[in-house]
Amino acid sequence: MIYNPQMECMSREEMRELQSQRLKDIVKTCYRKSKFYRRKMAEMDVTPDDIQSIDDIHKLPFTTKFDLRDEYPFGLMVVPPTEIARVHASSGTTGKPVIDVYTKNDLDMWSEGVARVMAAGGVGPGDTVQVSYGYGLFTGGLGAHEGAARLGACQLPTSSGNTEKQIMLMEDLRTNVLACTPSYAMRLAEAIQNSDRVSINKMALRCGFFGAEPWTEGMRRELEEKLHIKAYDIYGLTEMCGPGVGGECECQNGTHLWEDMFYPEIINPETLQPVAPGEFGELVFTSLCKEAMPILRYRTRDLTRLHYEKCECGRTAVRMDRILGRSDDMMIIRGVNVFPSQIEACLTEFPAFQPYYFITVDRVNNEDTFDLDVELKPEYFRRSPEGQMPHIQPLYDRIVSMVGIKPNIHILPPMTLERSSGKAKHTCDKRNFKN
Ligand code: DLL
Repeated sequence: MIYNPQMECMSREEMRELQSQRLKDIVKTCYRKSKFYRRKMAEMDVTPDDIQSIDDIHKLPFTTKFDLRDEYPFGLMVVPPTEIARVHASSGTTGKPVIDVYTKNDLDMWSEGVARVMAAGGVGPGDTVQVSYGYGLFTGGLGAHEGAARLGACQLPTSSGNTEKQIMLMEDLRTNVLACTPSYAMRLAEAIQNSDRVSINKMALRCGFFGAEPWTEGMRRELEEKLHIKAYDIYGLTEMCGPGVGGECECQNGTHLWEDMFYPEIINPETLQPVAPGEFGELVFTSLCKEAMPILRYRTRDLTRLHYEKCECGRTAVRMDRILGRSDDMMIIRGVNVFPSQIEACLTEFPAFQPYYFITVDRVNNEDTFDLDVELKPEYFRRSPEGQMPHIQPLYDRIVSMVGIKPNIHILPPMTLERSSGKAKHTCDKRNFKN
């Protein structure tokens, strides 16, 4: 179902008109009400009069995570405190978190973004949506919750963790829609598979909305097979509101971005210039409707590309490729750029391995080392009790051809690598701790 056909299926010309109008308004607000943006715009010698259409967006300054940290907590807020309805924060592990503040209208816009994604997967009254994203400052839990509520579905706010109980409730309450990180969905799938008590055949699951971390087509196949569902991507970031900046439709051929609310650009992260249409680069968003804390040209660090052709589902909203990774997750090993998601993509091509892995990079005798821990599926481990894969070579060759450097692969028995109930951690770069 298309939740808001007017916005999701608008002609490109009309969309540009709408974006131009909204950009002009938001730039005026930022200039008038935010010291930060007035200073940034002055540095670039630009005023609101220079912004006459969306094509002028490149004249505006970028905003980075460092800016948001410097302006913590309320430096970018442009409404009086009496209008603030909610505050969320990103899951930064060090220093001050990045926070986002919302007016009541911002919360409405946000829940509409999530509702559009879930409606595309057919969610509505009569469905039970188990929200296994973390509730709290993280936007995943409450974001998915409000989106499901807006569609009239029943919300089951289990939050993340406590896997046994999640599965019991999933079975007893006939959950048919699951919302969590793909790595936690995999953990739930594994626990169901290993259980003597429950069987996926007796459960009601129909679809899942997975996001908050990069995942691959291989992971989608595994989740769809193991959980008997259709697995949809949901994308978002705290700085733009949270989940629901975009999501997949039934065609599963890219993540539609709600560009009436968030204007996307792709730039070359080195030159900061726009890339040619269809090329990979860093995703940048300008919030076109946010009231409490509008953000101009936010550099997400997410690497992807955009497709503007109309989708078979009828939506015209631009489609984004799966996020390849974040530029700050990219590891440079022996001079070669390696993204963790490339390893996941290789692993899921081989039935013997779980899509779990851990990369450790170090420097020994002035040379980078690249160690990769992978885990066997139980059925393959049983065939080979000493835990050695008879044919490790194909995996090794695939990784060398995909990333261009040779890993030291360590095959581990089932259930050895740490499982995550939120965003999974896949890497440790020990070079960071050396001088
Ligand atoms: O992760 C919001 C969210 C919650 C999205 C639940 C989807 C579902 P942050 O914690 O601020 O917000 O992290 C945002 O997570 O810049 C991406 O790097 C990554 N990310 C989010 N969704 C996806 C996705 C939430 N579907 C950062 N695919 C973003 C790949 C994703 N990466």
